[in-house]
Amino acid sequence: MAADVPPTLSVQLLEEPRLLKLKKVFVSKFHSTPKFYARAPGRVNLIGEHIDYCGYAVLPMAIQQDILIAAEPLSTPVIHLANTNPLYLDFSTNANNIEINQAKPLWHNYFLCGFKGIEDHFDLGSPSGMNCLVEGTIPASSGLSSSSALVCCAGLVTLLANGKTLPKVELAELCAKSERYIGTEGGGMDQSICFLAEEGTAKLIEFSPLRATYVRLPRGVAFVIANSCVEMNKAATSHYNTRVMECRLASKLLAKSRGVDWKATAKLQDVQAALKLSLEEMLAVVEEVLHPEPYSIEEIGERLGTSPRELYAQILSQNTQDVTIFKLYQRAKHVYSEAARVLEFKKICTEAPADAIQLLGGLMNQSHVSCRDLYECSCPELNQLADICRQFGAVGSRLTGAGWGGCIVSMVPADKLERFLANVKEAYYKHGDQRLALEENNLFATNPGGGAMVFLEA
Ligand code: ADP
Ligand code: NG1
Repeated sequence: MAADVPPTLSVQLLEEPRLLKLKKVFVSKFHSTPKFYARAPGRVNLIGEHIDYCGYAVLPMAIQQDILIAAEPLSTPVIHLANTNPLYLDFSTNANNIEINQAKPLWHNYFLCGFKGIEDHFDLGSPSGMNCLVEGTIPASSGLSSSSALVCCAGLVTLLANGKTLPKVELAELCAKSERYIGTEGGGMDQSICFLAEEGTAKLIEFSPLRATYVRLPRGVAFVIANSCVEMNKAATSHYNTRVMECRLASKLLAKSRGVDWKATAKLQDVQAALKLSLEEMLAVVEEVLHPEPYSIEEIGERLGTSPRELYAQILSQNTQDVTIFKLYQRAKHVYSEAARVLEFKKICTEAPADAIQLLGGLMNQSHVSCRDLYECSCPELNQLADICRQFGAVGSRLTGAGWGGCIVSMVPADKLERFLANVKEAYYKHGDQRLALEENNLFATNPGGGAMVFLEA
């Protein structure tokens, strides 16, 4: 697993029509030839939502949709970015002086996150300039990790353009850190599966230290992604970071109540590790210590023996400075129970009991309910779509990714797949105003795909 990146593919792969087409557009755009190409996949998370940034294991797999970049290093310190999608406008900047705009997170800022990650890691005094052409097939802002695929792909091309290599695990950690330059305080799930995915298998991703373990999914089922067609850009809203902050504050209150150093506690997993309790026992601690009524910042300050001003300055992110109400009990309950569901899901996959499919489906359904009711990261369209999927034969359906829009992932018995797709299409996509129905990429079955990759020019 510690293989160096990039694992290169043979140059014959350039015969692939998609790469050749990208090369053609590159040539007409930049009047020169790309020297290499990088590919980074999106992902679907099967279970374990909003717990990576709390330190807990998650269970995603890579999908076929990806970000592809054709690149050419330049001898001048300038970065020129173009995109095959005309919605994403051309952008140029001096490579020695990049600026990431959190207030207006246009697409090139995600590229620059990956660029800056490599620049900082290797302390590149004068990073190589580049011409880059980007093409993406992952629906954006839909919980399938298009932003991280772009960050990881940009990190890969920057690594190559500067003649460096890194083990995959380090690249994943570096890209997780660098995506935070956009302002969202994400965990490391997306960047980890992007680099550590292997074709044919989902992965249990664990953190600190980062590792990815093979998970054999049951035979006889298909995993189907259905897009609610509601978009939610994480960096442009404060929903996501508010949840990260609520978990952070909950961990501090739990730590303080049990005599653990709350200032050194940042994640809910830190409290569990300090108390040496099981996840079930942590749920009991939550019941005992936290109350279901929302907390004001004043109450949190009082409990911790600090001032609201200190909390805003030291603990809360820039885009959560206006938040005044925090639901600590509900968020902590979701996190500890979801973390237990992930371990149970993995155990069932490994032990493969006769009723494995029913058990796994049940866990996925419970996960959706917890995201909807305790974590409040669903939305009416996602709930409706999950219900429709279950109605037409899914054994389990749940929102995947950050939520507040985006996609549902369903586990569907293989022999029901065709009817399932037809019925869901009819029930969800043919009605509704902006559901650009029948578009193939709104509803599709997916198989575990491979991780990020580099293709060299001859
Ligand atoms: P996701 O859940 O897909 O990661 P985010 O809202 O976090 O969604 O990020 C989506 C952003 O990523 C888009 O607004 C855009 O800036 C960038 N992005 C996604 N796909 C592409 C693409 N093909 N080309 C350029 N930028 C892209
Ligand atoms: P998506 O849905 O791709 O934006 C986000 C986070 C993940 C994870 C999930 C929720 C980033 C880059 N990604 O994913 O780390 O927390 O939400 O489980 O912040």
